[in-house]
This record gives sequence, structure tokens and C-alpha cells, in this order.
Amino acid sequence: GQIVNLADYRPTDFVLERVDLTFDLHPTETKVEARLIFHRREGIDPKAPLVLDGDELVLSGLLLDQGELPTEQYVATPESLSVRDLPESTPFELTITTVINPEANTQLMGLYRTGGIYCTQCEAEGFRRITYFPDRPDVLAPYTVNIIADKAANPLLLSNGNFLGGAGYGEGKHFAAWFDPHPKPSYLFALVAGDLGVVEDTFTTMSGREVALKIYVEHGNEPRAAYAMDALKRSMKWDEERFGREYDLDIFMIVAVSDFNMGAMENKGLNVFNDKYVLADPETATDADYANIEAIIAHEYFHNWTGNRITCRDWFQLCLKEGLTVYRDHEFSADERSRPVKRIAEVRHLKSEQFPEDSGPLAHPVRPTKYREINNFYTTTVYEKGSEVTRMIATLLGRDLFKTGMDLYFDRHDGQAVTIEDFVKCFEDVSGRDLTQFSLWYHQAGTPLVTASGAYDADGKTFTLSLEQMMPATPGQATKKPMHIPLRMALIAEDGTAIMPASVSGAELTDDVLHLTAQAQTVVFHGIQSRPVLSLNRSFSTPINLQFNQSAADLALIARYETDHFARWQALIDLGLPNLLQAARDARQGNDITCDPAFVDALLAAAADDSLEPAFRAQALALPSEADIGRELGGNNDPDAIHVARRAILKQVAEAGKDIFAALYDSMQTTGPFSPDAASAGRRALRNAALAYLSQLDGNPARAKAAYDAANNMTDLSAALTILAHQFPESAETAAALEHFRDRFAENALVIDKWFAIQAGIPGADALARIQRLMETSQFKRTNPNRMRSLLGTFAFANPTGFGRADGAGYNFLADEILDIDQRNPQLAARILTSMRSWRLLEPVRADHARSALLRIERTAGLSTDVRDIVDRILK
Ligand code: DPP
Ligand code: ZN
Repeated sequence: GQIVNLADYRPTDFVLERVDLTFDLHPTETKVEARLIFHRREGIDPKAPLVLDGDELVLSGLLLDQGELPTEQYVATPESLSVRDLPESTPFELTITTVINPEANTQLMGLYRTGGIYCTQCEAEGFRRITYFPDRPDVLAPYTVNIIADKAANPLLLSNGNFLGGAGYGEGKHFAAWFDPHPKPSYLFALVAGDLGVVEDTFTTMSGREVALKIYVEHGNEPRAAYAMDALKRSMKWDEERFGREYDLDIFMIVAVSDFNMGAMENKGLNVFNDKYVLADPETATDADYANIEAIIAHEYFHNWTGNRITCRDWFQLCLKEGLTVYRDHEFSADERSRPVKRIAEVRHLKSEQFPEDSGPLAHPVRPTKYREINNFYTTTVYEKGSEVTRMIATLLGRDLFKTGMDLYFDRHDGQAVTIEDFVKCFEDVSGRDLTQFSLWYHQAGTPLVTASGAYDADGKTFTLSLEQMMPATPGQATKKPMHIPLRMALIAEDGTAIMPASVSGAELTDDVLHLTAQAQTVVFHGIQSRPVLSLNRSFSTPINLQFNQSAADLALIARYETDHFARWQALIDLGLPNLLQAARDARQGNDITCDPAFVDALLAAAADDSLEPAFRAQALALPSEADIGRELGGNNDPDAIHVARRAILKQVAEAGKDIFAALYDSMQTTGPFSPDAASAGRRALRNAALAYLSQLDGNPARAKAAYDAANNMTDLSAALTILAHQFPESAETAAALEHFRDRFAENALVIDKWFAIQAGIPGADALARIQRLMETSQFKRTNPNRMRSLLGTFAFANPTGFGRADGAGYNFLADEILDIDQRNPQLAARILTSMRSWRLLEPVRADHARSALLRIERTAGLSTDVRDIVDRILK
């Protein structure tokens, strides 16, 4: 675990011209022959050796231009191969043979086995587990791949690019050859072999080329890939229409596998997916699953241009491909669904996942400058905040100029491995804007705090807005410079109409974007005829914490009249949050819990407003989570008090809204055959929100049980089961429903994951015993990442009272599990361990327990670099 520094970047000494790989597949002894053609870069010392990366490799053969090499000419260790006395200026060919064991590869990095098939995952540094190689993203080459395997077990032999041909190979074997003409880095290499079912379609690109589309799934699952195929075709079309990007091979393949560390992987022409993000049908997938499939299919497809055609110079630039591609998939989903509802979901996710990261010990810049383990930088900061930064560039430039900048980026850098500076330069060049200050968003970690206050002067007809920004300290960055913060805003009159100022001084205002660039700024709006209500940070134009003490009446006015529906939702949240925070303090003190009627009225008015989309109303009714409340409280947190407080507020809303919820529960019923479209999903979400409130009031499980029995799709079924389990964990109805659910879906691993997750989220101190019982069941599978995330991940990330019980048993349990998982799959262990990143916000007794559990991990010998890096940073 050496620390890698951005400042140390330099190009390789040798240029890789081409790659020719031959795999002789075997479950435990796969032979890999890599023929690599290099030449020494101009100006490089003729004595400099060629040094290649490895990871747990054993060299079993090495040839230079097909001749044996004397052993004194090279040094091979599991981590590297170094060859000296290589030709000074002419190209040469190295032939490297390694033998690897896919069956024993429990890290799921490199070549491994899942569900009887061979599959690869090479991002970020998995290729070096296959062969010795310059395993870094700025080494691009065309690849030829030959695959030899037992024909009966592996009728399918797939790799990147276009299919060249195949034939029998004797002894029951056959082979296939693939050629990828697009130079690519090793992290985009993929190989899949085995016996799978396929769903096929075609797509005709904008220039009229026909592309074969194939989605490979386990036999029997073919019908469940139809939605993914539909999403793929819509993605291909959208990228042509919105960004002018056309697909560039004859074939595009997706393979769904059941053991996968991440969501999916954009390997050139051969995406490999966690099957959770491919498979769906009404009986087994929720509306959220459908939305995720659509988004992730799009995301990986969009990488073909933002990531593959133009890739990263080094891993510090990860946000170059990820932030940009997340932004692109967000825009796609917004166009395909409801833009404001999509934005609300994005901001909820950003605040619940990225904000805690950015304010805790794991905070890092969107473009970091050092890392110890790159696997730990596939974070919400790089992805989601990276997307927000891209969105802000689009906000600063406007939609058309942003598109022009993207066109320039594609033209200028196609085929290259580039940096964030190269990307930003394109937008400076097309706009003439200096983005130096703006670029601090890439370099300064932490969520800016913006404080705002407004004053209306009726005599002078002015509205004065005072803005101040504060950048919190983060690890390694004590002091920071003021940022360029683009705040969308509107001024609204008491009657709900928009107020247009005659002029503005003290800040640049372009359309509805106010530019905060200094540490403090006083902005004066002139010609304001009546007291305005300010709606600030519309559509969450900038990812900040905003401190702006608006009256409940002003917030209610925004909630009622804002034309930006995101801002309406934000106003409802801002109305509700102080109530939740006060309730948590009161619960801690044993006081009565009360709730401001202005909030309840505004919330119920939105819930009952038929002019609003049902999905929007459901988002309004979903109050901030317990973890959100804890983050807003900001310290000395008692998860039990937060839980009691939130439940009490929910109940008060339920009481006041009883009739509205009963009416919604009836009227939002969808009829006819199931459709996963956004409007139908919104109706289901609103209906199930109403059901959850009504069940709070009932105090018994009858209504939820009836909903469970009546459900004819997984969205309704799992919603009812969640209400049963989380609100009535001890009831006979819940036990019966859980058993029924398990038996009905016993054959479907993805549904059984839901069964585990729902139970892992049941609040209360007995959660741990439940988790331990579930780990004893025959359905529990330690080696499957989805299963581990469903059970342990849900427990640690989404069950604050169960995981954070006062005696520390939850933290201790997790520590044991992390140490165990780390033996097999360090990446997964490190990811689940990040659930402890906010331990310093806990009240002292729990914080002490958490620290002890973390110290126990830290003091364990033989930790992976992944876990070592996270635990050290969390404790620092
Ligand atoms: N590059 C992958 C992605 O698209 C990482 N698994 O997110
Ligand atoms: Zn990605």
C-alpha cells in the first residue's frame, strides 16, 4: 500500500503498440499468453528497463521476439516483471505466459468464476491479475483476443470488439477470436465464457449502420431482460440526439452475472453487469429496480464516449469519466421520466450519501491528489459530486454552449487519455469564460456552507440579499479559497407571481443564476414594488448547505407557488426539518413531541393537490430519514431518540391527514396490466406512502396484511412487506408474510436479497440477533456480494437503531464480519466499513464503542490495503 501522488505522474518509458492475448480456459489452471509489442519512447535512456505490473502472478514463460531470455535479463515477482537490455529504438515483442486460477479468485478482480461462467472485472487494477502489463489507463492499444475452451461447458466465448471467427480445436475444445480496433486501456478489457441464454435485437445508428445488440443472461431469464434491452435502445437514440454520439462497433453486448463487486462495467463492446441491474419483470422487480436498470444501462452505454473513446490519463482523473457520465445518465432519466422528480431523487441521494462523506474523515476532492488504494475512490464524491460539478458547468454556460463545449471535447480528445484540466479548457475555449475559480470545485473537498439573509426596504423599493460562504476544513485541507457558487433564484410576490427586478448590483445575475464568487457579497435588487419571497438554490443548482432562516409562511408560499417543483419540495423539507430536529431533542429529554401545524398543513396540501404529479407528492411525504436527521443535528446523536421523534412526527401527520391518505389509497390504485412507466410508478409510490401513514394510525397490521395479500406486483408486495416488518415486527401476520415471501421466491436470488434487506432494516435493539439468525439460514451466502450488501450493508448503512444500539454490540459484530470478508473480498469489506464514517457524530458512549471496534480492526495484522486505508482514515 504505497501512496500514489498525482504530482509524480509521468508517461511510460515504453509505448505499447498492440496486444495479442490467448486464453486457454480452465476452472483452476487457465493459461494466458500475452504477446505485447512495445517500442522505447523517444529520449528514454537505452538502459531503462521495462517494468510491468502484476498482482499475485506467477511467470511461467517469457520470450523476447520469440527467443528465450537469459534469466539474468529479467526479474519476476508476484507484483512485477522487469526486463532489461531491450532494443534501443526498434519495436520488439514480449511473449508472457502466466497460469491463473479463476475458481480461487474470491476478490472478483481479474478473471473469475461466477455461476459456472468465466468473467472478468479489470477496473481499476484487475488486469494485472491476469498477466504482467503496463496496467494504467494512459496505455492504449488495439487488442486481439483468442479464447480456447471446452465447447460443451462454454458454447459462448466473448471478448471486446468485433467477432473475427471461430472453429473447433480438438479434444472437445473450440476457439473464438475477437479484434477491438479502438485503442483501449487494460481496465476496459473483458472476457466472458460459458453457457448463457441470449436476448437479441438490433439498432440502426444515425448514419444508418446496423448494430447487433445482445444481452446474455442465465438460461430461463431471457424474458426478464426485455426492459434492459428497451432501455439500451432508448439510450443509444438519446445519445445521438442529445450529444451527437454514435455507437462505433458492429455489436454491443451486455452480460449479466450474479457475483459482482460493483453495479456494472463499461468494457468496450462487452459490458458486464451485476444482474440486479439487468433483470426485471413485474412479479420480481420494483419500480425502483426498473428505474435503476434504465439509469445504469444508460450509464454504461454512455461511457462508450465518455470513458472509452476518451479516457483518463491516470486514476486521479476518475471523475473525468464518472462525474460526466453520471451527469449524462441523470439527464437521460430526466428526459425519459419527470425532470423535477428525478432531481429530487438525485438530491436526496447526494445529501444522504455524499454530504456525510464530504463532512467526515473520508472527505476528498472530486479530483484527489493522492490515494493509497484506488478501489476506495469509487465514491459518491467522485461520481455524484462530480456530476454536480458538470451540471454547474452546464448552468454557467447554458445548454447550447455546454453542448458546443462537449462537441469540442469529443473532437479534440477522441482517442486520448486526458485530464480534468483538458476537459475544463474546452468549456473555457467555447465560452471565453475563465473557469479558474470555478475549478476549485474539483480541488477543494467539503460541502460549502452558504449563509443568506434578506431585507426589504419598502421606501427604497429594494431587496438586499447578504450572502456569505464558508468552506469547512477537510482532511489535508485546513484553509480554502472562496468558490464560484452559481445560485439559481426567483423572487416571488405574496400572490405567487414572479417579481422581476429592474436592476441588480453587487453580483452577476444571468437569467435566474446569481453568481456568488467572493467570501461575502451584498446583492441589491432594485425596483421591487412589494416584499418578495426569495427562492434560493432552485433545482439545487449548486451542492451546498444553505442556511437561510425563512419564515414558515414564506416557505409555505414557495411550496405553493414556485414554478420550479424541486424548490417546492425543498421548501416542504425546510418546513419539516426544524420540527424533526426539535422532536429529536425533545425525545432525548423525555419531553412531549409537537409539530408545527403550518408544516403539516403545507405537506397535506401538497399530498392532496391533484395538479401535482403523484411521484412528486410521494417524495414530499417521504420525510428525511433518521440518518438525515442525525446529519442535520450534527453531533452528540442518539439514534433511539431520533427514531422515536421521527415516528412521533409521522404519526401526527398521519392523524391530521387520515382522510386524505384514505382517499389517496383508494384513488391511486393502478388498473390494467402492469406498466413500469414513471407515471404509473408515481401512483404506486403515492399509494404506498399513504398506506404507510395509515398503518401508523391503525396500530395493527390488518391493512398492510390486506395490501400484501392483494398485491400483484413486486413494488406493492415489497412495500406492504416492509410496512409489516418495520412497523409490526412481532406480529403473526408479519411472520406469515415473511415466510410466504421466502417460499414463493425461493428460486430468485434477487428477490431473496429483498427478503434479507427488509429484515435487516427492522429497527430496534434486537436487530442484531435477527441478523445473526438470518446468517444461519440456508439462503445466506457469504461469497455473494449482493447478498452481503442486502444483509450486512442494509444493517450497517440503514438501520441506525439496530446497528447503533447503545451497548456497541452492532459495531463489534460488524468489525468481526469486516475482518472475515476481508480475507476473501477486500473491496467489499472496505465498502461496508465506510458505514462507520460518521461515528464521531454519535453521543459519547456509542462513539466510544464505535472507536473500540474500529481500533480492533486497525490492530489486526494482515489487513488488505483496502480495509487498512479506510480504517486508518476513519480513525484519523
Ligand atoms: N466504471 C464503472 C462504472 O461505470 C465502475 N464499476 O461505474
Ligand atoms: Zn461509470
